[in-house]
Amino acid sequence: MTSRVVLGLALVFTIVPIATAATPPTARLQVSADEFTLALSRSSIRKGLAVVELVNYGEDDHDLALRRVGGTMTYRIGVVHPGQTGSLEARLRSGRFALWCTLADHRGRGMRATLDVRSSG
Ligand SMILES: [Cu+2]
Repeated sequence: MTSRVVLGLALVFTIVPIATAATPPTARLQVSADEFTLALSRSSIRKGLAVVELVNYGEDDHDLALRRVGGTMTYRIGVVHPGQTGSLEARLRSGRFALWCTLADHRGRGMRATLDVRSSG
């Protein structure tokens, strides 16, 4: 009787971590835009499915482009008006990504950032 309960508990504690590891959560990143900065909510995320959100705290329109260094695919969030939010969902490979605003000369004025996408952890 007692050994059956102990065995049951052992199974529960063994199965839960495996199930969690099999379905990694979607990575989330928030990018705050202002004149003329891009601030990331975190400097790195895990590879795989990611939701990137652009929040425009400024007084001008802004957008966001995201490209893996050495890559050719550019992910984009279109123009976001002041006080508004835009987002994109993408499956990201590991590596370093460049983020920037493509409008006018915003990139050169400081609206750029880098994000590390990790292969694990
Ligand atoms: Cu901009």
